[in-house]
Amino acid sequence: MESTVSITPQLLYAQWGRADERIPSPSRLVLNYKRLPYKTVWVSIHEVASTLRDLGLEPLQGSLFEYTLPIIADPTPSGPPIIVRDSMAIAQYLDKTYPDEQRLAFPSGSQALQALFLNHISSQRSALWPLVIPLIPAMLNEGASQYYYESRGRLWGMPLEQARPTGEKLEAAWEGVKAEFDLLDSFLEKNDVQSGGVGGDFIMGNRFSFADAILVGYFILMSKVKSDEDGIPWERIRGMNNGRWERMWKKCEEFMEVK
Ligand SMILES: N[C@@H](CCC(=O)N[C@@H](CS)C(=O)NCC(=O)O)C(=O)O
Repeated sequence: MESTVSITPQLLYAQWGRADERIPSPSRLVLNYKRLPYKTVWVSIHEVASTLRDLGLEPLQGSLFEYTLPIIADPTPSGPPIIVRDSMAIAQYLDKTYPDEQRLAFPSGSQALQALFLNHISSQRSALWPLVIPLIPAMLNEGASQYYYESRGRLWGMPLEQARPTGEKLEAAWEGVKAEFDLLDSFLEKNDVQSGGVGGDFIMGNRFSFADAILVGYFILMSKVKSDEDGIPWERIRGMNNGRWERMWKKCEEFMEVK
């Protein structure tokens, strides 16, 4: 499908990791899946708010943070670019603007179910976050690391290192994570051919969708952090549920290219 605008859209992206590390996350997977050209502008996490304010953007209503990335700036033939904020809104915008039927992030009829899925897996209550978030400052550059440590510590009401369980509590937390993945796995088993499904390793079975981009985006993050006590979270998760999550990752690998 030809794009309707000829100038390359710009994706403003949070710079996770050290200066030389570019981490692919959901909007990028969607852009790559849709084979859309784009350029990335990397913004360090501690400069997100000031950058977006400088662009004249208003604070986001109803969001945990007033200014977040990614955003996309899609040039128009005349006039200012169209700015879309938030990963899901970006994916919806891209489907609407570049509607290649074979490459929709939201295949027909799946919008509400995918929104429900997103709501389910991004729940603040997940046992996973206390295991992952406190490890993030160590993967960031200095300014970003300090900002992340302080802002998330404020949010959680304690220094981040205290938010991560240790010893027996750590193992109990992993049991909780395992239970969450077991539940998700039990739903996804319904895609199996012997259960009357279409087969395949994606959330929608045999085709990629925004839901995969979100989940695999989390997996990528979990592969980048490391605890002295229990190692890299992704290393545990990839082996759960007969390797379902690793298969999903592999299926999405072709959309992870960082441009
Ligand atoms: N729901 C939003 C959340 C995005 C989000 O939390 N982005 C982080 C970086 S990956 C951010 O911009 N944080 C700003 C901050 O921590 O000040 C989305 O998916 O677009």
